[in-house]
Amino acid sequence: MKNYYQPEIETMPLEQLQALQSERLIEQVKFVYDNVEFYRGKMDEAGVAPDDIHGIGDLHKLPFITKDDLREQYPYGLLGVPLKDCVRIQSTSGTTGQRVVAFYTQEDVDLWDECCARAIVAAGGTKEDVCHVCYGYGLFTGGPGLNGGSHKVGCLTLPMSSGNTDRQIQFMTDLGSTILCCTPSYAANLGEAINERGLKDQIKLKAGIFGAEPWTEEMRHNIEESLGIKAYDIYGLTEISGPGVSFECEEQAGMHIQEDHFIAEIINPQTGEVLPEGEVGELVFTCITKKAFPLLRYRTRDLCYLTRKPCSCGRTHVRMHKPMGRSDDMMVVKGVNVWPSQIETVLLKQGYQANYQIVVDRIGNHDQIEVQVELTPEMAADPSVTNAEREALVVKGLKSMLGIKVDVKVVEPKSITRSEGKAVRVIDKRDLYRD
Ligand code: DLL
Repeated sequence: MKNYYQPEIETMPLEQLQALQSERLIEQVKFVYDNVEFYRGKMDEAGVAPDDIHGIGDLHKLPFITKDDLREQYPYGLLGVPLKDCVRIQSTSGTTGQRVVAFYTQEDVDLWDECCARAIVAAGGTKEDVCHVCYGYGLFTGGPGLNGGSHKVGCLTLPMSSGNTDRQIQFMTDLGSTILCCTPSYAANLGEAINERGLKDQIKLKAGIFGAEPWTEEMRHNIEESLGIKAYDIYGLTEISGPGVSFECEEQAGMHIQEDHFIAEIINPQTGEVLPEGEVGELVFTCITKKAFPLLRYRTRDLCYLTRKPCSCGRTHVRMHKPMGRSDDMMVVKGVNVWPSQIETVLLKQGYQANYQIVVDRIGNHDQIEVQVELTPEMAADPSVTNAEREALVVKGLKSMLGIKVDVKVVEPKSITRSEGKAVRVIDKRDLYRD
């Protein structure tokens, strides 16, 4: 069995890595120009020819591609190979408009599985492990991606998909799952359910690989406590293949981007200017090995920063900081930028669990924002603090984090719907009034 920790690639000296990227980029740009009419048109319009690209230093010459381009080219406009050479599609949920359908050749699936295998190995996975995958299967990339990676590592793979918490826990205890793969919000729910049933000492989990949605360090801490595991972050998006574009190692200090397959840039979302290492901006990816859906300079709308500070794990691949969310997740309330993750940080620091809902509305010309948060069972059973006092404390914490007044309502334990996949934290009723 091949060892999916690949030191020759993952710890390659930077100079060598960049030479490999340059070689692959030159080839990929030619391939895309020759095979994707849409891209040829964009490059011609920008006055760039494949011969102008001599390496990664010329990346900035290429035009960006956006989600709108993908929507306009739906379904086949960005295919790099004939449809008969594709073996799979995956798709985004389409909650923010037209679905994006991504295509894969068998080689594309193999390289994606390999990225997920590296993520599992980085979380301590070996062929001795039982890998419990409860990301959704089907069009969503979470289930199929981690499933493929788990096979490559040689773990016993439990293709559970999402939902049915009782069945999840039963398989987990009966088959001794050691690695859990799901969204962090579902991991939190599983932790709650396992502890409520008094089954914590019957589970053998040691690690979790959680991603697909933003989550805070406070939430990581809570999940690690409640499940008795080490929780690793994993990032990816359908357009660039799925999970495994980047993942955390044992340092849990940012996710290593698989730079032999994807080149990352951070840009100023307003001007498109490439920003230096360490500055926060929009993450942009160029795929240098994928063939069926070969995106160049794709704007993810995810905001984060990159670091090349040496990592004690020995991997040289650049690390991206946890994205705080997509630029589209940011709400402007009362003229102030508000991220759900900022609210989560305040709530969890005050001892709540990540069971909350944010409701934004407009009354007349005024924005209103209300955070509903569940009391924990311990809080509900403690008569020494009133709900009004608890609410006042959260209001104060949010005011100091966000600079605006937020209405807070504490609600009974178990009254907020639990997520089985990506949690929907925000209900923005103002959307109803938009054209
Ligand atoms: O969520 C792929 C995935 C599956 C990643 C399983 C990790 C684990 P999409 O449905 O296309 O693909 O959504 C991609 O989700 O642009 C980010 O905004 C967000 N996202 C993904 N991973 C993380 C993460 C999958 N670790 C979009 N932290 C991305 C924060 C994340 N946001």
